[in-house]
Amino acid sequence: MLKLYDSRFSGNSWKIRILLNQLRKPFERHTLDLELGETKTDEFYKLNRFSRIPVLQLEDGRTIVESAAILLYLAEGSPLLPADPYVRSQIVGWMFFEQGDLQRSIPLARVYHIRGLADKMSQQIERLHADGYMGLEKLDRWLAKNDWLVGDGYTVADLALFPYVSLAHEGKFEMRRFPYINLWLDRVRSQPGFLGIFDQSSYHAA
Ligand SMILES: N[C@@H](CCC(=O)N[C@@H](CS)C(=O)NCC(=O)O)C(=O)O
Repeated sequence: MLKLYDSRFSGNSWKIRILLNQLRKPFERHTLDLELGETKTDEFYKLNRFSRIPVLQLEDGRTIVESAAILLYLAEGSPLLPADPYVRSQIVGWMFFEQGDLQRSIPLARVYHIRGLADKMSQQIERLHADGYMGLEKLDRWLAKNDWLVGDGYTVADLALFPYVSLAHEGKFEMRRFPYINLWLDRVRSQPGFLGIFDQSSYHAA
């Protein structure tokens, strides 16, 4: 059975759990505690050369690291990742945008807030906000004219961007500024098989 190494609060891991649920794939969940340094052990390094979650371990023991790579692997052959090379290039383009333009600012501002470090890190948070808003503005502009990131329906690109954009308010990003993003977040939430960050998948075996 597939094994997913994740953590409770991780948006990158949440992406994978939503997809596994939507694809109805059974998996074992191994939830690590990041604050205890459980990703920094020699044993975990053998699973992920970057020492972080999420990690998907296949039945034969091989692992896939990086949330975008895991999403692409799992979605292969499903309607969430169409076969057409141009469509796939658009999906991968959004995944790069997520990693390059949103992935540092939103998660870090959120971590500082939820770990009670907001006062101490206020200058860093200000810079993270400035950076994150640039990405969110680009996303909102696209969604003003498009219901979905690629084509006419939900794809793995929407799933790659959804978790951290939906969690940005926890890092005190002012999300009322982005009406089209908010409509899109609701569209993603209404997809069959969607799971909240603390919901348990029906396909979660352990
Ligand atoms: N680019 C990676 C980022 C993964 C990542 O930042 N993981 C965080 C949790 S969401 C983590 O493991 N942090 C602990 C650490 O880096 O020590 C991905 O998309 O999977």
